[in-house]
Amino acid sequence: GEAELNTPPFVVFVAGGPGCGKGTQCTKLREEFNLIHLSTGDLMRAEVASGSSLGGEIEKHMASGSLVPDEIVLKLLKNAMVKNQDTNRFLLDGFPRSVEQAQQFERDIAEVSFLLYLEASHDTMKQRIQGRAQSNPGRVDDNDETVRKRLEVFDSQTMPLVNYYGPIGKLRKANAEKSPEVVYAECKRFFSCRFL
Ligand code: B4P
Repeated sequence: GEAELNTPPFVVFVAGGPGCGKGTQCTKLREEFNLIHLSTGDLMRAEVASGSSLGGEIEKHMASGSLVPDEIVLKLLKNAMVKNQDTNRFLLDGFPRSVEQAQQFERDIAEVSFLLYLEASHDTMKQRIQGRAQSNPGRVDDNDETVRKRLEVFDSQTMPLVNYYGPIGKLRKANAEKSPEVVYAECKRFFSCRFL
């Protein structure tokens, strides 16, 4: 059968709109706190790059700015977690994208410790993505039209996570408008006492 996690892992979800800087913050957190950083966007780009038929299906969703279907995301994510179970402490970057994804994950894979939400305005996110598109072209989803769609999907599908985790005490918010270093100072407070 399918491989499973043998021990309950430590899991933090990192959510925020497109281009808010999730990847940037997770890279810093993983180094300081010895966490396995899994970006669902990166997992899917790797599947696309492999040239598999599943990758072909994933690319259609990414290029349009819509969410990749839950069963695909959950399967790739679980595989990656099982491969890293010797460490078993995870920062999930860009996951979940909806309350449904969160519920499925917590039901089928593991309980989450908290959701780290990086808050930034649409203008800030658009500017950052435009900056990335210039310095680093080649992402199928960094053009203006797809970015508009990704922002819409974020507002309608991902934002409800804040009201889902807030009332049960599992929401941690950071203001993502500032420089990467200033944003990081806010983020790391939520981890600091945990593994010392
Ligand atoms: P992602 O790969 O998650 O793309 P993102 O939201 O643009 O990334 P991020 O917020 O990490 O931005 P970054 O740090 O790079 O998703 C892409 C697509 O994959 C989705 O649209 C969807 O189709 C699919 N997908 C992913 N996860 C899914 C899921 N769970 N379910 C279904 N579908 C899913 O920062 C962006 C830029 O800003 C960089 O150039 C960076 O240098 C700059 N920057 C970062 N922080 C800054 C700061 N503080 N100040 C100034 N610039 C900053």
